[in-house]
This record gives sequence, C-alpha cells and structure tokens, in this order.
Amino acid sequence: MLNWFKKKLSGETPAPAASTAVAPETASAAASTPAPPEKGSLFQRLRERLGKTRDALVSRVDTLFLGRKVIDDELLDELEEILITADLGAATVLDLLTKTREQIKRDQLRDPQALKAVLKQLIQGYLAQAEQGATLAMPESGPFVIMVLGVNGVGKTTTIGKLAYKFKQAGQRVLLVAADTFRAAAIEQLQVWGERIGVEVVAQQQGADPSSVIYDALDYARPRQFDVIIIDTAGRLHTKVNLMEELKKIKRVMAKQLPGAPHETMLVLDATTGQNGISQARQFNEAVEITGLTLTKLDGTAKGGIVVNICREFKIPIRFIGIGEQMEDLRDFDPAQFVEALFGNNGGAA
Ligand SMILES: Nc1nc2c(ncn2[C@@H]2O[C@H](COP(=O)(O)OP(=O)(O)OP(=O)(O)O)[C@@H](O)[C@H]2O)c(=O)[nH]1
Ligand SMILES: [Mg+2]
Repeated sequence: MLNWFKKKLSGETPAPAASTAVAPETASAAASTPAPPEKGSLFQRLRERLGKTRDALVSRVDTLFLGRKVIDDELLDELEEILITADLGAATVLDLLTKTREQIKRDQLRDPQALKAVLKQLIQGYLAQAEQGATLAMPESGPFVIMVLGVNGVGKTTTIGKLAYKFKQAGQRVLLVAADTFRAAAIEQLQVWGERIGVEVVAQQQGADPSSVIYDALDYARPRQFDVIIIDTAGRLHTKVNLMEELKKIKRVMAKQLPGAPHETMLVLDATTGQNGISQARQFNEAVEITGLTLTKLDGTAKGGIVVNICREFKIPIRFIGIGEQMEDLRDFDPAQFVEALFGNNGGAA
C-alpha cells in the first residue's frame, strides 16, 4: 500500500462530521466491497466529482446491460466501444476484455450483471497493481523533499498549494520553492498559495536559474527544520529537450546538496488530456524517473478511465487525485474507494 503520505499525514482526517452516520447510499455501496475508509460526506463528494466519468463509463454499461438476458459477442463488442470511449486505452481494453472472456468461460457466467462485477474487480486489480511497487525513501533526518513536474497548465502549482495545505493541517512545517522561473505570474501564484495557507515560499526573480533557486532554498532550509519542502518547476522552457535536460540538472544539483533528495519526484497529469497523459508520463519518466503521480481535473472530465490506463501501463503509483480547484480538493488515491465511487450502486439505473 502507498501509505507513505498517509503516514506522513497521520494527523489527517479533519474534524467535521467524522463519525456521523454514513449516508444510506454509501452504506449500500460499501456492502459489496470492503467499506470505503473515508467518511460518508467525503466519499459522497468524490462520487459527485467523478460523475462525468461515471456517466461515460458505468452508466453506459448499466444502460447496455439493461434488459439483456445473456452475455454474447454483440454485448461484448458494445462494451468494448464504451471502454474505449471512456479513455481506458486500446491496449488496456484489449487486456480487460481478454480477461473478462476468460472469466466468463471459467465461471460460466450468463448474467450481464455478473459481468459488471467482473469488470469492477479487474479494474480494481489494475489500480492496486500499480501500487505494489510503491516504496518511499523517507529521509532518516532532515526534510522530505518533493519535486513536482509536469507540462504547463496541468495543475502543478495548484496541486502544490493543496498538498502544502494537507501537510500543514497535519502539523508539518512546509517550505515551498518557486523554481518555475519561466514567468513572473508563476512565482506570484505560488506566493499567493503560500500566503493563503500560511507557509513560507522561497522565490527569486523571473528568469533566474531554477537550479540555483533550489540550491539557495535548500541552503535556507538547512538550519530551519522544515519537515517538507515542495518544489514547483516549469512546465515549459523554450524547447522540450531543454526542459528534460533542465529537470535532470535540477535533480543532480539537489542530490548533491541534500543526499537522497528529491525523495519524491511527482509528475502531475491533467486527466482531461486523456491519452496524451500516457506519453507525457513516458517522456518524463525516461528523463527523471518518476516516483509518484497526481492526476488532476478528474472533476471536469469524462476521461477518468485514464486512471485505469495509467495504472496498467506504468508501475508508478498514483498518490493523489485532484477533483476541484479548492484547497481540500486533493485526495489520497485509494483504488478501492475510487472504483467504488465509480461503480457503487447509488441512484443508478433501476
Ligand atoms: N477543476 C479542476 N481544476 C484544476 C484542478 N487542478 C488544477 N486546476 C486548474 O487548472 C489550472 C492550471 O493550474 P496550475 O496549477 O496553474 O497549473 P500549472 O501546471 O502550475 O501550470 P504552469 O505553471 O503554467 O505550468 C488552474 O485554473 C487550476 O485552478 C483540479 O483538480 N480540478
Ligand atoms: Mg505553475
């Protein structure tokens, strides 16, 4: 399990309604799998925010199965189309359907509803699989350093703000570093987050060398006992090749100054870009070895199936998902809960 952030954030679970009764819908959703660990209201919010993906994927599957009495090739063909449209990716869909067919044969399934359960289980399997390799090099002493990467506009700075808020809520001392020096607004944006949350931000002027910004920031942090340092980086420089070279250099500089850092190299992907995210993950991973992912903007997209695709394609754990623009809209990614939020029977088709 990827409990590292949770461990780090073990003060989490903010107060409101912590143990109030679980909403009836959630209770019934929970009945089919282990109960979602989060309390009702938060889970309900996740469900709502994933609504577009649920409509594109699960509601369409429900409609397809409605009134069907048998599982036949025609049904499976239509299912394939739905899965592809929901951005699960061709290779993942092929794998999923092959395994589904095997299971239909093995268990002699006839009822389309049973097929839905198979799908849910297989999808959860992909998500859980990506977590297995999740390890974390927690520093024995000194700050835990997170370097955040991603192409421009994916939500890096916003994610950093939300993440800093999470750590702050958990009682950690956080320092933010504005190493996206590509444009002045990027630096200001991070400073605004810092002010809002009440955490320090180290910044220099626009155009400064990102590596030296980080070097100075680590120097500044050394005597000051921060628990967590989060570094914002640029999503674009002048060419893509330069960006990757720059990121490699940043990593080298950091490791020299603070052995073991960065402890987490987190790639942020925008879920609304669908399959494009896959090629971004590949490219960044080749350059700087990504250790964790955050998927943003899942609230605004029907392409949430990309989560499944990414987990199957890469053995890189998804740490967080972004489901809105507010501070509290960054969630720990929990495969069981995610699948339950998508598939759980709650006000769906009759
Ligand atoms: N709906 C929604 N919007 C988000 C989410 N995460 C980020 N955004 C929005 O996406 C836009 C871009 O976010 P930024 O954080 O500025 O992205 P960035 O990667 O730092 O962009 P650059 O600094 O230009 O590379 C902003 O309008 C954010 O509010 C999310 O989970 N859901
Ligand atoms: Mg930014």
